Amino acid sequence: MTAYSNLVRRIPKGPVDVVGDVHGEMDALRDLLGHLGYDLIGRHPEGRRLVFVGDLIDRGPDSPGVVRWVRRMMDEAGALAVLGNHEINLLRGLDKGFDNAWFFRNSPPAVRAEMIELLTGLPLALERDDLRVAHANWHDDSVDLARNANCPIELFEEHDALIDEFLRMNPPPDPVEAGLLKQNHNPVKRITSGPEQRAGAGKPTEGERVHQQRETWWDSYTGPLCVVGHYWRMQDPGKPSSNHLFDDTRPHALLGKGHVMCVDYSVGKRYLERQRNGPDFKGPFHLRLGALRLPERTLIFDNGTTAPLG
Ligand SMILES: [Mn+2]
Repeated sequence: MTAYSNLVRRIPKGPVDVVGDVHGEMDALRDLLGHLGYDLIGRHPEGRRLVFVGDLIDRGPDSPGVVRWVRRMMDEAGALAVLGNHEINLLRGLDKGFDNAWFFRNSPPAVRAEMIELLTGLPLALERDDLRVAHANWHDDSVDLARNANCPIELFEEHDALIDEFLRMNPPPDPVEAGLLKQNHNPVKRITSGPEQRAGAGKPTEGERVHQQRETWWDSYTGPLCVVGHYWRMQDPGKPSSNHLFDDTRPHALLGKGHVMCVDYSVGKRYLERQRNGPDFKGPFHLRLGALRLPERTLIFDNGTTAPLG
């Protein structure tokens, strides 16, 4: 029998719209929800449901606004959301420089407390027979550990301590080995930031430390359709980025064996477009917020464009 806890929850039956990493981009979220046909509290005339893949916060102009809004849609309209690595960092008290200065340096204590309260209630994974949602990786062993836990940060720290203890008893051959153990064997880290491997001869991929690189776990995944964010997908068929994990010339394609979809279309990098065009730049932006509409298997973007999953 499948168990559920606060950290792994069931997705009810019915049509859904799975929204990519929002990263504080309030305007893009408002535009996207309009094109998807939702009202401002997340209700849809056809009874559709919003599902957020995590990374609601950091980088964009209004992280608190996005968190408050998504929580309101959860309360009022049954929207669902999972935690991303950015939320985990914040809940663990990690100040990641410019990423979350809005929280650690620029927010009054009342807002910080409110954000922690709103984010603490979110799960790590969502599922039903035909769909799974996690921020970066569906990993059965990690999800099973999450099924038996209720607090993501306790689960994180418990496994981090266990791995440290293991490393004391079994000194690793080098620091890379230790780093990989701490990444891949911590269920919270694994689900929210994905598996990593020792860097090969290839070019470093984005998000890696020098000797560790992200692993393309979708190449061997054959379970129910799993929708993730996290991987900074670019929608620019003319210009494949050379340091990326998958084929940017096919921006709407399923990954690996066709059972995994990444819906992070990099709206979290709009700050770079603002840097280039001035702080008051209001668009048009090139980087997008996208959603995967199921069961239709259509992608819809914040500028109103659509594309079949392909
Ligand atoms: Mn992200």
